Amino acid sequence: MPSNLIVQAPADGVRLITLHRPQALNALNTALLEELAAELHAADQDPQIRAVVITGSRKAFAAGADINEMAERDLVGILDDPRVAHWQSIAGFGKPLIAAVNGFALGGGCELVMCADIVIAGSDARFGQPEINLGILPGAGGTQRLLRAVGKPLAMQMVLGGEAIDARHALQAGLVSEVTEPELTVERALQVAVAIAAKAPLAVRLAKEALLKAQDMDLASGLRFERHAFTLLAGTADRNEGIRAFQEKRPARFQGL
Ligand code: DAK
Repeated sequence: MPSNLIVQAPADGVRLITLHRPQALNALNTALLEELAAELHAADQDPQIRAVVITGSRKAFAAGADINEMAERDLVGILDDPRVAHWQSIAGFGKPLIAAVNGFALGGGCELVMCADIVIAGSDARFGQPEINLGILPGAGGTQRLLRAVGKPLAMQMVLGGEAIDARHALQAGLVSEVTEPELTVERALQVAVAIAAKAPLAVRLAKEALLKAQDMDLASGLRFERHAFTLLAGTADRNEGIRAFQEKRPARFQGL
């Protein structure tokens, strides 16, 4: 049983994971990261789960890595630090991951947001990479994913200056997909998850993979990947079901086959 997470099944095919270390604004210590990585791994293996929503509290999605734990660790050992593997595992989650963000998403918290595929932010959300104030730099993908998300000047301002941005700015910059009233953030994220959970699972998985390739690959390689994925889906039962359902004017019933 995870002790730093609350895991719920609010709708068919959907898991809701709530970060729960209220005493430390959901600071991401090793135990929490390990639990999160394990929970996402289990969700990836479970064919009944089609989408995951991750959230925190109203005050904080997550205020970064646990600074007290960092004080006890020797960062020189980053290569064999267990948190590196947990972060890689979280970032490698293959199903849709939707972040519902209220309050502070700082440091590792902002990096966790950037591991998500879709980000719904409450209007009170604040995003930042304040590691520079501790004499370090982002260590869980922040320099790479933030620049790809918001572009060079703003990424530099946030990472070098430690400046946080609010939800509206994050929306304008492309860090989040939608801004809601804070009390509606989770509800809206769940709506998005429920809609995705009703789609053809193989198509969803491959579409996510193809979109992520766009960040890493040159255009020709990305287009080749898309063509291969398209060809693969052409042989699936769900593709036939989708087309038949359209012709018969009824909702499709996808099986993941
Ligand atoms: N770690 C530990 N405790 C934290 C914390 C954190 N990051 N953030 C907040 N807390 C604790 C506070 O110490 C306080 O505890 P008590 O004093 O009550 O015991 C409690 O949460 C409430 O916080 P505040 O009293 O400070 O609340 P305020 O509203 O006044 O301020 C704040 C909220 C978010 C502005 C402030 O708490 C703050 O500045 N927090 C630190 C934010 C920060 O610097 N985050 C970046 C951390 S560095 C790695 C991968 C990634 C990373 C590291 C390694 N590897 C792969 C190895 C990532 C590094 C980071 O994220």
